[in-house]
Amino acid sequence: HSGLENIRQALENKEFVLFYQPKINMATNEVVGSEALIRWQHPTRGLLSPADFLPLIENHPLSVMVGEWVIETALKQLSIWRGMGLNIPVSVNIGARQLQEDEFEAHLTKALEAHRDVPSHCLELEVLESSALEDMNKISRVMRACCALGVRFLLDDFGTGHSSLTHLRRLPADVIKIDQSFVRDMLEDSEDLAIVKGVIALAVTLKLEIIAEGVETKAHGDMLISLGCTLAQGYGIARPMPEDKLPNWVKNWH
Ligand code: G
Ligand code: G
Ligand code: MN
Ligand code: NA
Repeated sequence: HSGLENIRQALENKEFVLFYQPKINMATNEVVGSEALIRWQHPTRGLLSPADFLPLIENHPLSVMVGEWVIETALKQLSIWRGMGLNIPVSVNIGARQLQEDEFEAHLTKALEAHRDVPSHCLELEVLESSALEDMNKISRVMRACCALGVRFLLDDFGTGHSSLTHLRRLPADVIKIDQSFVRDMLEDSEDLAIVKGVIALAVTLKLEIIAEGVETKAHGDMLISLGCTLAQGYGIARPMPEDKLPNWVKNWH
């Protein structure tokens, strides 16, 4: 069996799962959302992380199928949580290739229609800023069409790509996500701190929301608050968790 065949089988056997990592507002302590992160519950190898299997299907039609599964599963979960009175948005990660697929918009429309109880602004798409956003015209067009459906866009890993400012100007993003590599080292590295400050200033100027990822300690959180970035995600708040753990986590978070 090739790796590809194994992944096809895994989809069929429902071995993929989404974990959810909370996002909070550090100023108000509200839970403002969660990021869906794919895992493979492998029958013999245990829980595999995306780095173990997503590279195998990069640029293969299977990556589109996995991407569609992620969106459908996140919407299903949003619907279930809504039924429980838990109304927080979920973001999913979208590769550049998936976004450029001809069927992307049609699939998203269909998936949203299958979950009319879920307001479309509760689904957020994290586009990897560092990935090859090669056909900017096409990507910008698809993003605008998806925005018209009501979904929101985050530029993920912001600062790690080579044309961040071009992307910001041309793409209809609602939120910038500061990459964890800058956040992690900002307390020791004055250059990383300068980058974090710069990205926050950019977001303020352009009236975009800003969220920091990789917030591992209280010191990181305090620094971000003092710089004007109050939305955060990271191991210091919570690790990604299975969907059945999230409602209790939210209830116990204060
Ligand atoms: O959760 P973890 O730290 O293992 O994720 C590693 C990387 O995998 C992150 O960069 C994340 O964006 C990516 N990733 C996680 N889930 C998905 C997914 O559903 N689709 C895509 N394309 N990337 C994902
Ligand atoms: O590229 P993306 O932003 O989608 O990556 C998210 C990844 O970062 C997930 O795999 C998640 O597990 C990981 N992650 C989330 N919070 C932290 C953190 O505080 N520290 C580290 N090292 N990784 C984190
Ligand atoms: Mn992400
Ligand atoms: Na990131």
